Parts: sequence; C-alpha cells; structure tokens
Amino acid sequence: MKSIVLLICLLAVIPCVQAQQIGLIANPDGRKTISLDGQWRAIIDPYETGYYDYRYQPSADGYFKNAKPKTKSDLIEYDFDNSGSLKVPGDWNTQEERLLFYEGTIWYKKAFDYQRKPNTRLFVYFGAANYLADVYLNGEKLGRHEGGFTPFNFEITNLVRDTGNFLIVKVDNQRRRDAVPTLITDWWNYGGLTRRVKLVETPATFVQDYFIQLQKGSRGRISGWVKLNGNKLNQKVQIRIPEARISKSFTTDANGSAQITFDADLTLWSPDNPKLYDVLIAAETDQVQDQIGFRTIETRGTEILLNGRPIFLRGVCIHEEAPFRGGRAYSREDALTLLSWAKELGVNFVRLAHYPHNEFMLREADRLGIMVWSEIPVYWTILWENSATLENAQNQLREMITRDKNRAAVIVWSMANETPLSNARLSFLKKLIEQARSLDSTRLISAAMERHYTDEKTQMIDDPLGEYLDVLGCNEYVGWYDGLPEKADRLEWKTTYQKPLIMSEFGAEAPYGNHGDPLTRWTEEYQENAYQHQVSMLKRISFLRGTCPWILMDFRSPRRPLTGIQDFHNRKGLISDQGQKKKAFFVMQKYYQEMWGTLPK
Ligand code: GCB
Repeated sequence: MKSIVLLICLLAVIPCVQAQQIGLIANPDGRKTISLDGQWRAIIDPYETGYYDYRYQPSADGYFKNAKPKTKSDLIEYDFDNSGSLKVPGDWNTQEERLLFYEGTIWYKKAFDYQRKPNTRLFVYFGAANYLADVYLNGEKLGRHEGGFTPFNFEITNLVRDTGNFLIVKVDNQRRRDAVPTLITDWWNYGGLTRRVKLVETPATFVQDYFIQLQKGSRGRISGWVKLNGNKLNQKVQIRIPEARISKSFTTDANGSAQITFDADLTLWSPDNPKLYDVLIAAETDQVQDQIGFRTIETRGTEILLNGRPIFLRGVCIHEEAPFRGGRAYSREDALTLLSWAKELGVNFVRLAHYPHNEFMLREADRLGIMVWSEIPVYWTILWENSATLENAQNQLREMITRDKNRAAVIVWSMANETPLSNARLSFLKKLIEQARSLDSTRLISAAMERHYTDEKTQMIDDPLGEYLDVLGCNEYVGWYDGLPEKADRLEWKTTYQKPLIMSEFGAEAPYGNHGDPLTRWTEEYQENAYQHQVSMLKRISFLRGTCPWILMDFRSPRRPLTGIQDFHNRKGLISDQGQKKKAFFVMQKYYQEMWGTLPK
C-alpha cells in the first residue's frame, strides 16, 4: 500500500520537476531570446473536445499530444498540420470573419528546433494570452495561466529537444461570472495569444528580477532589491549606472536576494526631460541591462507632487485597441501611434484602461515622458465574496507590478473601476491595496470610483474606499448618461477627503463625420458641446489635479449595437479608429494648451 502511495506521489511530482512555472523573468527583452512569433497552427474547439473526454473528464490523449496516425487504420480526429493558422501576436477575432464573436477554445501549435547548450536554462515566455492558457511542450503539461493581460513563463530546460519540439497552447476566452474581468465589460473579448511569445535563455543562475527606483520621498537615494534564481544563490552583484558614475556591490543571501540602497546624484525623469539611464545589474554568473528613469511621486493635501513640485495630470484614457486595423494592439508601432496622438492632444499623462497594456506602451511612455495610470480588470460586477476571484485579482495585480515596477512613467496603480458599494467589495479592494503597497511602496494608489447627488446641484465623492487611496479617481458622464451638456454648468463638486482628484472618465459619443446641431445625439457637435460644458465645470473643482477624458480612440464593444452609428463600437473616441480627429478633440486640446501657461508641465 505504502509503495503505491509513494508511486502516486512520485507521478504527481514528476511533471513539476521537469517543467516549472517560476516567478516572472523581468525585462525579457534585455536578455538572449528567440522569437516564436509568426504563424501558429490552430484548431477551433468550441466543445473542448481536445481537452475533455465524453464523460467530461480531462482526457489523457488531448490535442496537446499532437498525435499522428501510425497506420492507415488509426483513428485520430484532429491534425494540426492540416489545420489553418493564426498569427501570433494577435487576437483571433480580427483574423477570420467567422471568429469575430467567437468565445471558446482555440488550440495553438508551434514547432521549433533548439540547439541545447551546457549550463544554459531555457524558458518560454508569453506576453499575454486571453484568457485562460494551458501550455504543453512535447506532450507534457507545463502549467496553466489565468488572466488575459499579464505575462507568464515556464522553464523548459529539461523538456526541450534539439529537434522537433512542439509547443501547444489551449487558449480559452469564455467569460465567467467568477473571473476577472467578469461576464460584462464594455470592450471586446479578444481571444488568443495576443502578445509576443519567446524563448528566453539564461545561465544556470541568473538575475531573475530587480527593483531599482528612488526611495519614497527621496530624490537622492535609490533603494530596492535584486533576486537571483539558480543553484549558486550566494553571489556578489553589482549595480552600475555608468553615466552617473555609480558602481555599487551587494551580496545576495542564501535565497538569492539582496536589498540595495545607495545615494545617487541623478537627473530626474519628468515629462519635460524623460531622462533614462542605462542600468546594469551584474551578478557573477549573469548580467542584465535596462533603461531606468528616476523620479518621485507623492501627494500633499490635494496636491500631486512630481519630483517635489505640484503637477496637474493632463490625461486621456486609452484602450489597447489597434489604430487603423482594429483588434488588440500589440506592437511598438501601435504604441507610438496611440501615444503620439495623446501627445498631440497635449497630455502628460495617460490612463491605460481597463487592464495592463502590452509592455511597449510602458516602454514608450518612459521614453516620451508620459506619466501612466495602470490598472487591473476589476471592473463593475466582480464576485467580491469569492476567495478564488480575490486570488485571481491578486495574481494579476502582482504580475502587473512585477512587470512594470521599474518604469518611471508609472505613477499610479489603480485597483478597480466603477465598483458598487458594499462591505465585501471594500474588504476585497483593501486587500488589493495592501498587496500593491507591499510590492511597491513608491507609487500612488487609486481607483475609478463613482459619485452621487446629495441634492440636485451637488456631486459628492465619499465612497468609503477613498480613505485607503492616495488619489481619488471618479468617472462621471454629465451631459451623456446624466442629463444634457448644460447640466454641467449647475453642478458643484464636493468630497469628504482632503485628497487630489483625477476625473478618470467623462465623455460623449459621436461617430466621426456625423454632423448636426449641438443637442442632436451622436453628432460631433453634441460631443463638442458636452466637452465645452465639462471643461468649464472641471475648471471650478478646487481639488481637481487631473483629467482623463473617455477616450482617445473609438474601440470595439459588443454592448454597442446601434446600426449605422456604433456598429459594435464605442464611439466616444476623440479620434476615430481611422485616426480622424473629432471636434471634441480640439476642445480638450485647447484646455490643455491653456494650462501649460499656468502650471508646470
Ligand atoms: C464607463 C466605463 C467604461 C465605458 C464607458 C462608456 O464608465 O468605465 O469602460 O466604456 O463608461 O462609454 O460608457
């Protein structure tokens, strides 16, 4: 009996020994990588036949085995090599017309050869897969990842072969009530391997992750940590910033960790001067280079201070939607188009809604000097009392912060969007806030909240969540869902908190080129009118320190069917998905231009 138990334990353990999901590898682009992008074979599997048997049990002979008939009589009902293909990175919805509304499973397969090397470890790194990914190499399961907008990696050192490897991923984008996000969102549920996939090569012991930023409140002291992974964990690690003549040595402990702290005389990163330094993290067995900016961000009363000086966040919200071609954005070019439109508007800040965007957005924001609000898809009707939902949200939060914690551009981590008040919701969000603060004490914490009327003229922000935030975020649609544009003229804003406010959404909807008078819905003139009244209202809010109109560019949404106007797009963009600027764009642009004269950029 004992030996059977032992055997079962061993069998259960073997796959873990071979294929490990280790923590995220920081800065994969700063390492030796081999791209797996391009065409992948794909099988559409709406009934998950490749995963479950006819008793709805996980099947041992799923599609991940990539089986081939060995004799002419063999029965195998799938064949990757004769099926169609999909481009990676890319959502599947916009690659084939029959997939536009598809929600379910698609199996992806990529074949590759790899020359194995001594003392070298190999990982497969996914930028993102929406929503649930089961990953297999050469028929063995590597693991599962849940959450559509954050990266994950698996070690494959012991499974990879010199020739004939097949990497298979089951991607499932079915919406679930207990997931994050949950069943309803006002954006398209783009499925698939939506971001880049690559192999990452490292030495046996390597620099897995590091956090190198200015200590909270200090403009001259860097503080953070370095983490090694491997079997030679006790090493000397140097942090070098040649341009600032810095070279500091630290020793990692038995777990491969070292706390770092040292004084540094640096040119600080800001929108005026987005200075990035080459930073080298050099252990004895590995080294990684990154470009890192240094700045401080704090609040004092209702002020937001960048490098100690009050700042107004001239922002705009952006979805990860590709300009011109539609679908999920994934490339540097997409990021540059979106961010340069935002710059034309006059921004120094963007809200990346409603989930972590691809890494290019953060890297380019760092280079262009655009401050960023980044958030997780805790949106609307999350199951607050479900512990698995909380764990899922915590995991997505951890992955977002892990990936982007060294980007100077990121100044706000946001926890949630328009969530309804309840004790369960408050305790869920408090846990996320505690986690965010423990992972990164340097950024500001916010959430996009709602407001309510205390009388017909007074808008009140007193959501109990506000107590736990550094910056209040508030979404309001006065002039669109809430009255007509001129209603904004009568409103007065109040809050119970002595904190800065970012108006994290406001807007109105109009397809580009649809004209009429300023009170006719869906016209550019109505949208322009709504923005004019909004702007004069915003100017009257004494504790306002940032504005993020909804939204830079039109985006697809299944909740927007109105034929001839929306055609399954949310048309609240200041710019159309073909890059045409609507009248409202120029209202916001003027508001931001006027501000440059009176406030520091
Ligand atoms: C909101 C949501 C956003 C929607 C927007 C709208 O409040 O946060 O996701 O797209 O309103 O257009 O209704």
